[in-house]
Amino acid sequence: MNNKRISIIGVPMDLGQRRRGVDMGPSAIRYAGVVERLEKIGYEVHDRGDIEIGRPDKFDVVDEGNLKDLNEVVKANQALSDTITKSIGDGEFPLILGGDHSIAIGTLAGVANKSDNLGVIWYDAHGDLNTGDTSPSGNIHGMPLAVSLGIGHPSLTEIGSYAPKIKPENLVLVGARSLDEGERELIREKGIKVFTMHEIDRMGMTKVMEEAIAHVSKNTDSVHLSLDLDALDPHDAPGVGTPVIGGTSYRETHLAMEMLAERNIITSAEFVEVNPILDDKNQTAEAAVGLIGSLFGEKLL
Ligand code: HAR
Ligand code: MN
Ligand code: MN
Ligand code: MN
Repeated sequence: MNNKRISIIGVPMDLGQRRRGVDMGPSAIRYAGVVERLEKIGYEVHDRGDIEIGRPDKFDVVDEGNLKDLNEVVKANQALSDTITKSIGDGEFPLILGGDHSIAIGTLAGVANKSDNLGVIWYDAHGDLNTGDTSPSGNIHGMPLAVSLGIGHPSLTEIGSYAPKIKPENLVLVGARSLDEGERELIREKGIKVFTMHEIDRMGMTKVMEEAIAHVSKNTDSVHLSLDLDALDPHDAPGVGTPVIGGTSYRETHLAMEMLAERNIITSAEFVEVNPILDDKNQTAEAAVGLIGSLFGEKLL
């Protein structure tokens, strides 16, 4: 990474889905030694602490349009977007620790604000391309990618006061294996590039990442990595709220991170959905820290 200054931003968000505990994700990742790991590789780390998340009087309130806890999700994402814009303005690489994946709405609002043409790698078991109309759950963590494409409730798409944040042709999904019908339709309609688990099995991770990197760096000036730990197989990352069997291994994901480090294309990143309550000995946070190490160029030898 050319930028030797990283700012860490924790987002203890759990309102984008129904299982409490993912709000402890940022603490679990810090506890697993993320700051020390990055400093050891030679980075200057500025931990900006955590974004404040409001506590609704009552959880799971369905606001207009099948969107659970909409107001608190909007407020936190606006604050996150502002913090990221500040961090990039200060010359830092923003590294965001979640929290559920609804925080990608604020991340992309802050990051795309500082880019003319942002590329995105969405490494996830899920598409996160739902809207209130297509979502089977009303959980906003299943919607951030649609929102960032400008599709969804205006209180979400207008975070940062502009929309859309990204263009469908600058986006690539890796690791998908659980897509709802509405998400499949959107993928077809927008021509979004997707490497499902099928392509990973057939082509191997090396070829998949070569093609994914070529795709997102074609017409872009910066590239964001959004890594949902549930992309990994539950065997390697048990501490996630919506596990799906048949995922990528820790080693494959590690290789993907090393390839991103070699190509030096990533300009911001987030690691989300770590839920230490569902975990075994903080395994998922430790996996996240290992992956972060590789992404930032840590070498075995
Ligand atoms: N697609 C389902 C929904 O919209 C499940 C989303 C799963 N959530 C995540 N995001 N962890 O990747 O409810
Ligand atoms: Mn996700
Ligand atoms: Mn922009
Ligand atoms: Mn997911």
